[in-house]
Amino acid sequence: MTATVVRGACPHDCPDTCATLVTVEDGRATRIQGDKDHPFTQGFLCTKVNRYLERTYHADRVLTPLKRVGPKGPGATFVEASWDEALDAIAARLNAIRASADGPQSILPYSYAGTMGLLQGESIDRRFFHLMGASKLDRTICATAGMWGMRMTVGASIGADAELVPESDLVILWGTNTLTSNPHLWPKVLEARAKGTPVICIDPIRTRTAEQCDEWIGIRPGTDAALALGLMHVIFAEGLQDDDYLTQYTLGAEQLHERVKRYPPEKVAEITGVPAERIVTLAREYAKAKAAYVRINYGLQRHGGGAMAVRTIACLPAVVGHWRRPAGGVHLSSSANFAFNRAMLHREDLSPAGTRTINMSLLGDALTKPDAGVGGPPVKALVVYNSNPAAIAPDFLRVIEGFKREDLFVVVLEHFRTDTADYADWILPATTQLEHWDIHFSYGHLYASLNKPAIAPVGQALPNTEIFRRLAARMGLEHESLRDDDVTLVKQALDSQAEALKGLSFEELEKHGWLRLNLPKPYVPFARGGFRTPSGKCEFFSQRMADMGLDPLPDFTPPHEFPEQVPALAAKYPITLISSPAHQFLNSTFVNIGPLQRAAKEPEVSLHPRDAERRGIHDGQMVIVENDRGHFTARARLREGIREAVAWAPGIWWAKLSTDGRNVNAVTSQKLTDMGAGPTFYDCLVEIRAAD
Ligand SMILES: Nc1nc2c(c(=O)[nH]1)N[C@H]1C(S)=C(S)[C@@H](COP(=O)(O)OP(=O)(O)OC[C@H]3O[C@@H](n4cnc5c(=O)[nH]c(N)nc54)[C@H](O)[C@@H]3O)O[C@H]1N2
Ligand SMILES: Nc1nc2c(c(=O)[nH]1)N[C@H]1C(S)=C(S)[C@@H](COP(=O)(O)OP(=O)(O)OC[C@H]3O[C@@H](n4cnc5c(=O)[nH]c(N)nc54)[C@H](O)[C@@H]3O)O[C@H]1N2
Ligand SMILES: [Mo]
Repeated sequence: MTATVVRGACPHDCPDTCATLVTVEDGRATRIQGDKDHPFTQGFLCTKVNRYLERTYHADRVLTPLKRVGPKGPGATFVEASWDEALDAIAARLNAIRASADGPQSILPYSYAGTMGLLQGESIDRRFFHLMGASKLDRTICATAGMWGMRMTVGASIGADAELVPESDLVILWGTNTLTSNPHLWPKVLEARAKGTPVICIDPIRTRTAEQCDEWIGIRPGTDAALALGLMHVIFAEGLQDDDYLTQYTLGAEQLHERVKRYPPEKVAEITGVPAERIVTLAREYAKAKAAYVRINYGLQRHGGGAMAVRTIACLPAVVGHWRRPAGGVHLSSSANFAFNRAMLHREDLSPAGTRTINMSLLGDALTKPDAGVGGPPVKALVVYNSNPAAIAPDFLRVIEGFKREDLFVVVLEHFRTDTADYADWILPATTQLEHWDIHFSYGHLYASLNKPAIAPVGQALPNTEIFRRLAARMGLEHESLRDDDVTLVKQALDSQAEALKGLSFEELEKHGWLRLNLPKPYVPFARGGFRTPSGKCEFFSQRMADMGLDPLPDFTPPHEFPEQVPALAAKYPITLISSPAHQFLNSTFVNIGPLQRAAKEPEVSLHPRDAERRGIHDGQMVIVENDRGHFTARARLREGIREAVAWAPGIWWAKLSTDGRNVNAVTSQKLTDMGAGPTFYDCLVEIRAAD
C-alpha cells in the first residue's frame, strides 16, 4: 500500500484559506493536515476543518441525484434517481420556464461562498446563467458594506499585511473574534505581544478572543464610527496627527478635522458606552504607536451604518501616518490584491443587456413578491449551490414562506440534505474539495493556492462545474466557453497582466501548491500614498459619495434599530441580538457533523446576569427570543462578559437541528446597510423571555 500526499486548499469562507496536505491510501483520504511550510497556515488546521474527512465520508452525504416525492419542507421524502433522469427533468423544466411568458429572468441562481474556489464558485455556473438570460444575483450576504467602506476611503479591499503583525507595536482587534473566525492570525498576534505589544479587543461581547487580550472594550453595537470619530477628535485636538502624511497622501484633512469637532469624548462616551477617559487615553496610545495594526472583520459592518463604520475606522491610520510602516494600518480584507481574471471566468458579457439583478439578502421578498421585489417577473425557479439560504438568509419566516410556494421549482447542488435541500424538487450530489480542482485567493493573507483533487468523487458526486456543463448541454445551450474543462478554467483565472500575478502559472502552482503574490516584501501598500481611489489619496472627502447623495465625510450613522432612534420599538424589544460565528461551525456548514454539533451543544443565547434577573431568567433555562418578525427558542447562558442590553446567539444552526425548527434568522431583518446593500444581521432588537 502506498500513501501519497496531495496539496490542496481549505475551501471555506474564512480569511485564513489554509494550505492543506491530504494523505491518500488506496484511493481513500486518510489524513488532512495544515502545511507547516505555509507562512499563514503554520501547520495547523481549525477545529472544523480537522473534521473534513469525516464530513467527506459522512453517512448522510448525498451520493446520487435525489428527486422529491411528496410535500416540501422538513421531513420531505426523496428517492434516488440517475443523472440522466435528473438532468432531463431539470433541463425540461428550466426550458419550459425560459420559454414561458415570464421568460428566463424568472430563473434565479443563488450561491455564495460554501466554497471560495473560483472554479466551483464562479466560473461555468456564471456562464450558464448569463447565457440563458437568468436574473443576476447581487452577492451581498456578507461583505459588501465593508467593501464599499474600504473602496470609498482607500480605494479597494486592501490593507496592512497580516503576516507582518509581529512587527506591530499596538494590535487592535476591532469587531472580530479572531480565535474563532481568523484563528491563524492569532500566532502572529502572540508574537507581537511577546515583544510587549499591547493587544486590545473592541467588541460588545467579551469573546474567547477578548478574554485572551490585554483589554476588552465593550462597545455598544453599531457605534464604532462614533468611537473612531472620537479618537480622531482627540488626536487633532492634541496635535498628534501626522501632518506630513496628511498633506501628501490624503484628501479632505481640513474637512475631517472640522467634522470630528462634533465628536468630543463626552458625547462619544454617551453613544458608544466607552468611558470618556478611555477614549482620550486610547487616542493617545494609538497616535503614539508607530505601526498600530487594526484588524477589523465583518462583524461591525452588519449594522445599518456598517459601511460608514468601516470607512471611518479606515481613516485612522492615515491621520497618524501608520500606513508608512510594516503592519501599520487597517486590515479588513486582502482580496483585491488577487487580480484573477474574473471577467474571463464569469463572462458577464454573455448576459443580455438590461437583465435585472436581485439582492440575495432580500431573498424573502424576492420569493414572496410577485415582481420579485424589484420589478419584472416572479421568481419561478431557484438553483441553489454553495449556499444554504433556508438557514442563513435574514428574515427566515419570509424566506420559508417563499420556499413553500407550490409553483416554485427548486434545484439544490449539495453535499448534504440541508434546510434548503428539504425544499428542493431535485438535489444533485456535489463533490467536496477533496474531489475537485480549484484555485483560491484569500481575504486574510497574500498567498494564492491550487487545490488538486486528492480522491475520485465519492458516490456519483460531480463538481459544480461539471454539473453546469452537463445541464447546459441537456438544455441545448451552446457556447464554446461552456465546454472549458477545469484545468483550462484554472489557467483562465491566472491569465492576467497584473504585476501581482507575475510568476503565478498553473505549472508553478502545481509544483508548489501555493505561492505568494508577486508583491513587494515587506508589503506596505500605502507607505507613500498609492491609494486606489480616483484621487490616488486616502479620501476623507469622497466626491463619489457626494455624487451618490451620501455624506462625503466620515460620520456616525446609527443602526436602523438603535434604541435612541426608535424608542417605541426599543421599549418593546430592548436587547440587541448579535448572531456572530460559532466556534464549531462555519456559517451553517459542519452543523450536522456529530462531534462539532455536540461541542456546540444546542442553540444558545448569552445575556448579562442583570438582564436575566430583570426577566426572571436563570442560567440553563429555555427562553424565547422574539420580535415582530418572529421568534426562536434557545438555552439561556448568563455571562458577565457581555454588555447589558446585548445578547449573543452564536450561529448558524440548521433550523431542523434546532430546538423548535427555527434558527436565529427568525428575528433578523431584510433591512440593508448604508452602502453595498448588505444585510444587517446584528442590527436587531429583540426581547427574551422564559419559555414556560
Ligand atoms: N469558526 C468560524 N469561523 C468563521 C465563520 C464561522 O461561521 N465560524 N464565518 C466566516 C465568515 S463567512 C466571515 S464573513 C468571517 C468574519 O465573520 P464575522 O462576522 O466578522 O465574525 P467575527 O470575526 O466572529 O466577528 C464578529 C465579532 O464582531 C462583534 N460585533 C458585532 N457587532 C459589533 C459592533 O457593532 N461593533 C463591534 N466592535 N463588534 C461587533 C461580535 O460580537 C463578534 O465577536 O469569519 C469567517 N470565519
Ligand atoms: N444570523 C446570521 N446569519 C448569517 C450570518 C451571521 O453572522 N448571522 N453570517 C452571514 C455570512 S457572513 C455569510 S458569508 C452567509 C453564509 O451563508 P452560506 O454561503 O450559505 O454558507 P453556509 O451556511 O456555510 O452554506 C454553504 C453550503 O454550501 C455547500 N457547499 C460547500 N462546498 C460546495 C461545493 O463545492 N458545491 C456545492 N454544490 N455545495 C457546496 C455546503 O455543504 C453548505 O451547505 O451567512 C450569513 N448569515
Ligand atoms: Mo461571511
